[in-house]
Amino acid sequence: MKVHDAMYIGGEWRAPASPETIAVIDPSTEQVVAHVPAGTAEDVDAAVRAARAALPGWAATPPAERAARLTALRDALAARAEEIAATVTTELGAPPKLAAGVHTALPVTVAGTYAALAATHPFEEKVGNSTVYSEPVGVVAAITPWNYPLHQIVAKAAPALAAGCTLVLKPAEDTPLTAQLFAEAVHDAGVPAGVFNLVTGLGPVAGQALAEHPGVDLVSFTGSTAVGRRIGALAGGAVKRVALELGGKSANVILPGADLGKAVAVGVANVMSNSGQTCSAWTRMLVHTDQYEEAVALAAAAVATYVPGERVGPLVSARQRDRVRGYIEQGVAEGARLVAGGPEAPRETGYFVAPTVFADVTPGMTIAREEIFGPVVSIMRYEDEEDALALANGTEYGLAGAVWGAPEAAVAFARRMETGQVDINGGRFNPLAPFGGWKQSGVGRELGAHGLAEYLQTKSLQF
Ligand code: TXE
Repeated sequence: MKVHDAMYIGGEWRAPASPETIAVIDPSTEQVVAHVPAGTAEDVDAAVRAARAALPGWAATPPAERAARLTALRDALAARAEEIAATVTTELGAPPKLAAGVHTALPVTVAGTYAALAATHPFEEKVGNSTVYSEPVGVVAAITPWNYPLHQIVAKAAPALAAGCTLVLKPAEDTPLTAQLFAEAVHDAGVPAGVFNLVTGLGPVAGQALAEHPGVDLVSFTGSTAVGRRIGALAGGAVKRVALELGGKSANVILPGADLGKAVAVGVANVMSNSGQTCSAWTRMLVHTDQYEEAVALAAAAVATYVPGERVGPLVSARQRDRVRGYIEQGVAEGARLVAGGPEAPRETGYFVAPTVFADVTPGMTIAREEIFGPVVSIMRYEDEEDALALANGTEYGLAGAVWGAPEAAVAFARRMETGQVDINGGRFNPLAPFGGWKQSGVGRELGAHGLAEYLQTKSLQF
């Protein structure tokens, strides 16, 4: 595994301003596997200057040429697929199959969708007697989390590049090695120097300096609601554009007409995937009172097939493991019925948490309200459809969700949910569908044409 002891700025790997480093830990073994530079405000400033200097040239590059660079970027990522998957397994702990799929193949696909969008997007349109131009917002600060190390980067960098923006990426401190591989791919793709820059470092230091930098025009952040609020306030104060992709507490609504076995099995799988470290995970399973005990038994049986260290990886860090265990303890203390798992460590080594199912979860409980970000399913009971809707919408979040039932009833229910995305009867993931939150889950959208729009601003000329 190649590790850079440098930042990628202005098209080259440059020595950092400070000798401080951050240790990268393999969460399966608890061993330190690498060190990367801990960026400072000085590194951030150099990166923003490089991005500013590259902006006029990249903004003026014809969309077809930007599309060609994105195609080359997709190919450069695909050429590194094995290395990327192995790196995600090392720094996040994702089991190999998951690392190769959602963590590697998906972002390669997303890069390809933006190559296509850059080539076909109407950057210039006639509206009556006006010509409306879609122009890049400018220099983008991309601040990403660790849960999908490459996808979170590509979901920001690809549309930014397609739009003609330049950017500075500050990836999560837990997973900086995947970000270094992404920078290598950008370099190999022939993206001009300064268009993409990488500064590794701590959130409150490098992240904060980047979000506050006056040379940044748009801050695109994915992470916790607490930090998102702070970044939103900073951006608002500076009248900067901002996109926030925050937490979730999504409902998996199983209507009486559903295929119960499938709805429960897919629902459990959805929460177990990536060890529950997914902002759109369907963490609250809502079941009609007549089918409730059957669903609880099915969920307990399903979760037993998720063996830690085989199908489910560890959590990313000791901090996240402790946080999730704390939530499980709180669930028990507040009176939820533990039907599988629990707070005890399922393995001696590694930051593993036992796949856990709680039944008899009521809306006031902490585990029904807060994002746990671990392999924990909370099963709630409803009496009728209005009750189910009140439960589904009774959260400050609104990121995703699922509805199972007769197709018409399921769609009618989904249309009343206060959330950005709903899967009907296990609908397939669509990399072109807008992804983003209502309410406290965020501002703005990622993926597809809606994701591209975040990085564009309009100018109209009247004739
Ligand atoms: O997130 P942070 P953490 C949720 C999830 C999880 C919790 C905590 O519930 O349990 O957040 O995770 C950078 N200025 N999500 O603590 O701190 C940080 O360096 C600028 C949901 O890891 O928000 C990293 O790059 N940047 C989620 C990024 O913000 C700052 C994914 C996210 O880290 C900063 C991850 C600051 N002051 C966690 N402080 C999702 N929506 O998918 C930190 N950062």
